[in-house]
Amino acid sequence: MKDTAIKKLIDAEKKRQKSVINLIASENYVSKDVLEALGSELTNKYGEGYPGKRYYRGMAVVDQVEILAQKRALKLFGLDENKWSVNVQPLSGSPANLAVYSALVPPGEKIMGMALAHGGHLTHGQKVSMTGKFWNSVLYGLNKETELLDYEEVKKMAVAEKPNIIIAGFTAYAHIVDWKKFREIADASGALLMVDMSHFAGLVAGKQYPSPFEYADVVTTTTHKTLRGPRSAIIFSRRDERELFKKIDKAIIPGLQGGPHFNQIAAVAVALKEAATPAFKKYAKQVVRNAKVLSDELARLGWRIIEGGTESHLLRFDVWMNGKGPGGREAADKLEKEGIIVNENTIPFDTRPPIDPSGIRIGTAAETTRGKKEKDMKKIAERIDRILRKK
Ligand code: DSN
Repeated sequence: MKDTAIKKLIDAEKKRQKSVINLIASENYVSKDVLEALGSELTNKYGEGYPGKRYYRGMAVVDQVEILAQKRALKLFGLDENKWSVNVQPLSGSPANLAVYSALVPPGEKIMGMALAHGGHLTHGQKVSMTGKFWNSVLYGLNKETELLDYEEVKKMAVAEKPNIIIAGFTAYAHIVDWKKFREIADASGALLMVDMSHFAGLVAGKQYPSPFEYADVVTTTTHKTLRGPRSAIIFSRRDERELFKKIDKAIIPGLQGGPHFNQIAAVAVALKEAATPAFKKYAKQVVRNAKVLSDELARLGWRIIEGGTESHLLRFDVWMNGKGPGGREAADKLEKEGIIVNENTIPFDTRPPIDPSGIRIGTAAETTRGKKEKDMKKIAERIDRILRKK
């Protein structure tokens, strides 16, 4: 690379990534093949529209790239192309979710998602997000005692509020979600059911987390978390008489986006193929095992694990413990100084502000890619404990 300034920064970041223990629950390390597709000449091509229906010429090759990505996405999650449609053009998770609401919910009408502080996402209708400004959003939370989803409470809210769409799927909820119950809630309130499986898509692909496809109308996912692809997103929607997919395709282009990023779509296709292998299934299993060991060890060392444990790739724990420990920000700083990278995170019913909350969130997707196993998790938990208790 001739640009020495950027080259130096890329090398520095590469070195940083290699030298730390990365416990950011939403990050991962992609394969060389994914990087190669991302850095390819496909980035030079414009092509608004969809395969066979474009506004540009010279599309013969990139149309094949997009079709291959679509086919692999459907195959990975066991979907029949006559029953499900897929859009691989969203640039990332937030625009994907925005596209779904734009397509299916008239502005000013109601969406219902989980509060961010309890484990939801900005784009599930938080008031500071456009999704909470353009639409009238109502937010559900976790049960105060169990810190788990209380499906009866969610149902009561849905029936009273009658949202157009209910969003299930989270960024910090560690337990397995009962998709059937969410379907019942959506049916009882006359809402569409959207599942945002961004965090656990790789676990669904690797058969370590229940698939939401039997119950959802729409499923969105990013491709760069447990799925271990490039930064991008996919929207799946049911192909039936409601023709949701036609509205979603139109919301992406011409509604929200311009030309697809074909290099990114190719890299997604590569990752989807990788995720269909037996090795990936083994990986997904190890991710969940590692998270469980980390959670059990931290609990054994005296830390309060939110929700009482984990059934997925992530967990949150209370570092503040009513003033007995550091705040979330201080905890994350202390860990970073010693080479352990996490993010500070709110815990349900947090008494501290989001900028310096009571908890930290950790996940095992990235370190499992680097070959870490249960014995390594025990050591990591001990290191975390030692660092956080140091005055
Ligand atoms: N930033 C992602 C996460 O960390 O979960 C969600 O968008």
